[in-house]
Parts: sequence; structure tokens; C-alpha cells
Amino acid sequence: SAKPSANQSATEKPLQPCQEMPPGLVGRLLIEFSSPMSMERVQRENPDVRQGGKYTPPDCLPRQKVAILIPFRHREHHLKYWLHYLHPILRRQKVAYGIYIINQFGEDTFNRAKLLNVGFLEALKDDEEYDCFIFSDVDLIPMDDRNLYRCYEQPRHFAVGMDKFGFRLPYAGYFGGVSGLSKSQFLKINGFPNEYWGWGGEDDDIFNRISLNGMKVSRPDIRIGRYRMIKHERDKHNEPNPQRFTKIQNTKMTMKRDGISSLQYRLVEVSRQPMYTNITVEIGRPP
Ligand code: UDH
Ligand code: NGS
Repeated sequence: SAKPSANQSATEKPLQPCQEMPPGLVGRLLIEFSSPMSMERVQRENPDVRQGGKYTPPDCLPRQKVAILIPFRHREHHLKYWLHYLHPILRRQKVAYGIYIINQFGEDTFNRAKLLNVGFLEALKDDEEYDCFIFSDVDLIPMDDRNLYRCYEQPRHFAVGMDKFGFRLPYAGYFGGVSGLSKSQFLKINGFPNEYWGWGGEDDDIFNRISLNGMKVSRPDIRIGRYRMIKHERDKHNEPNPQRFTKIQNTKMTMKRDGISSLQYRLVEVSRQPMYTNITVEIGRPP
């Protein structure tokens, strides 16, 4: 007979696998951004989150280990709300997870997809057991905790009904906002493109990669996949990329050479905060 492990005394029953549909979910949530938020409050309300923004369910064996990656620069205000809402939701969803902020160093043009590629490799360096990667904008909060942040048989698009689009999918191939791929799905598409500088198109390129590699995007029901976006003005140094329309026509040719296989960056700092791990990275600038 097996010896009891450290967190499982002889008198306790062995942990059972977490249920497919966790019993503690509450469904539709009230999300608002008018009351002020502070990191102290987030910490106070989430005492069971470990240093670096890590969590493991105490009462069942999680089926997946999920790294949540957020592309980031100068959005501290949004991050507080994101952590305030997401930690309790993710806890109820009963997966093991870690939160990673991928912070672009310097003031050159922003590059969302390249930051997410960096996040994939750096999260695996931190913990090689991650088997699922969820990519979330910092300003998007799910309005229903039945929208389960985990990986599926097919690449997942979570943000199907955003308030700014009248809670509808803006177009059939939309893959923006919040998405998730297992490690093998991500590697199958050679990760994300590194060559989309500035705003737009990188999510469409990722959608193309998925389709071109014989996979099909899966989504939650539109009634469950609802999101609120924190309103904001366009950021500096993230202007619409004029090359995006021609680039998304060429995914089939570019995906083999441009991706996780060709990623280059310089790590500036990794710092473990109580509610998240901060990875600051220099990713260069457009040619
Ligand atoms: N991001 C940053 N910092 C930046 C730019 C982008 O953190 O300077 C991250 C952040 O996670 C953000 C995501 O990248 O949620 C996507 O960028 P975005 O929020 O700029 O894209 P979105 O489509 O907005 O939400 C585009 C500008 C809309 C202007 C509307 C003015 N009313
Ligand atoms: C498409 C963009 C996507 C973007 C989506 C929603 O047109 O990157 O709009 O944008 N594709 C191209 O520009 C080629 S939004 O309304 O959120 O600003 O995600």
C-alpha cells in the first residue's frame, strides 16, 4: 500500500481527481470597475494564493496545470481589477494555475503575440509541468465562472461575447481577447507570430495557423462566454499596424519560419509578486 504523502495524513482519504464541472461555481457574475481597487485588498482577499500568483486546489487533484499569460505594459490599473476578479474565479474552477505578466521593456512598438511566445517559454522554465496555456488581455473579465479556464480537445477561444461587441462574436474567425492552447496544440502551430508590431491582425494569424494545421477552434456557449472590457484609450506605441492585412494573407508561408522556433529576446527581470509573476523582457523593435 502507498505511503501517505506530506499533505495527506494517514487518517485522511486520498485526494480524488477534481470534478469535470466543479461543484462550487456560481454562474453569472456582477462585474464593475467603478469602485477603486488596491493590490493590498486583492492580497487580503486571496490568502491562499502562493508567491508568484500560484494556486493548487487543496481538496482534489487538478487535471491540468494552467499557465495564464498576460501581455503587458503600463496597465497597472487594469491589472488590479483583473487579479481581483480572476483569482476567486480560477480558485472555484479547480485547476492548478500560475499567473504571468509578460511586461514589454522600453517604449518601442508593442508586440502582443511575441510577448505571449516569451510567456510560453518562460512559464515552462518556471515549471515544466504546465500543460495548458491561456492568453488573456489584461482588460477582459469573464462574466460567468462556467467559462472554464482550461484546455480542450481543440484550441479554445474564450472571449466570444464582449460587451463592446453587444455580447456577440464580431466575426466567425475572431480569436482575440482570451484564448487557450494545450502545450501540444501550441507547438503544432509553431507558437504565435513574432512579426506583428503594433495593433491588429496577430489574433487572425493565430486563427489561420490553427485552421491550416487541421484544428478547429472550440468556444463556450455565447450565453456563458460573456466578458466585460475595462474601457481605455488607445495606448501609445501600439498604433494600428498598416501591414496587418497583407500579413494575414501569408500565414501559410510565414508560420513555418516565424514562431516559437525563431523567437529571440532578452530577459530583463523575473520578479515574484504575491499575486503574479512579473517577467520583464526586451523583444526588440520593428525592422
Ligand atoms: N497592452 C498593454 N499595454 C499596451 C498595449 C497593449 O498592456 O500599451 C496589452 C493589454 O493586455 C491589452 C492587450 O495588450 O489588453 C491588447 O491591446 P489593446 O487593449 O490596445 O487592444 P484593444 O483592441 O484596444 O483592447 C485597441 C484600442 C482601442 C481604442 C478605443 C478608444 N475608445
Ligand atoms: C480585426 C483585427 C483583429 C481585432 C479585431 C477586433 O479587424 O486583430 O478586429 O478589434 N484584424 C485586423 O485588423 C486584420 S477591436 O474591435 O477589438 O478593436 O482583434
